[in-house]
Amino acid sequence: MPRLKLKKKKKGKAVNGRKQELEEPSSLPPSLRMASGVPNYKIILCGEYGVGKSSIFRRFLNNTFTTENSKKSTIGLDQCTRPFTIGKAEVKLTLWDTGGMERMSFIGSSYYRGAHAALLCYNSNNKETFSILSQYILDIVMNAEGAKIFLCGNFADGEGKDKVEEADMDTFMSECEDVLSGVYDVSCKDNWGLQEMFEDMAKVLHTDAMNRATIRRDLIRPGETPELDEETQGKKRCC
Ligand SMILES: Nc1nc2c(ncn2[C@@H]2O[C@H](COP(=O)(O)OP(=O)(O)OP(=O)(O)O)[C@@H](O)[C@H]2O)c(=O)[nH]1
Ligand SMILES: [Mg+2]
Repeated sequence: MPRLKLKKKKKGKAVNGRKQELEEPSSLPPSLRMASGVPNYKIILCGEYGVGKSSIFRRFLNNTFTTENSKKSTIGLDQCTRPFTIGKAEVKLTLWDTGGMERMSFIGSSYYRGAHAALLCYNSNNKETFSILSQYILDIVMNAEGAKIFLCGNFADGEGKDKVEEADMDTFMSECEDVLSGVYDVSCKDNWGLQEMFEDMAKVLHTDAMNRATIRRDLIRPGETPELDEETQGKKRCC
């Protein structure tokens, strides 16, 4: 898994803003392209009960918010696809929500299968939902190989006694920063930080896919072995 150093997180702001010129998606592997040729990245929502996964899903789906904690899905799985523009490229994100059923074995593997990313959520006014995150990270790493993990602290509108402190976050980051591709604070209630988060995730996922496609193209160029190339690697071979 590539190691990404995160900047100190800022409220409401994506922390993984990157400068890049992105190409058209034609060089992506077929598995990422839909019939229309637009790459589509699957993102699964993970996290404890009540942290706002379905609320994030609804903000993604039609930018609404409800205080009802009810699921209206008939099959227990919801998914929604939305287009994003990254530089000159059109991409799609498909967000998946289960209502917490990803922890049940009968739904688990199909939920995780083929995920390009997991949006791992906690309630920033409920430390319990935060302290359990490492278990979720383990689940994601085990079940969705290669998926990027984005961390999302929801309920940024609230001021509870049980608030996740800066020190808690620092301890967590010292252990898990390397496996995270983005860290965000959002409020579904106030509709704050969410659209920036979705856009940043689209950018990070697409940039990574493009970089992988470039590496793959380089690797199969006849007569060249880029990993051993002295100029591109900036180091000499020993023999
Ligand atoms: N104040 C506040 N309430 C929120 C926020 N996000 C969600 N809620 C409320 O928190 C409750 C739980 O939200 P859900 O979106 O159903 O949580 P969930 O993670 O999908 O829960 P499960 O499906 O049971 O795992 C609902 O009553 C929401 O209205 C937020 O940002 N601020
Ligand atoms: Mg839910």
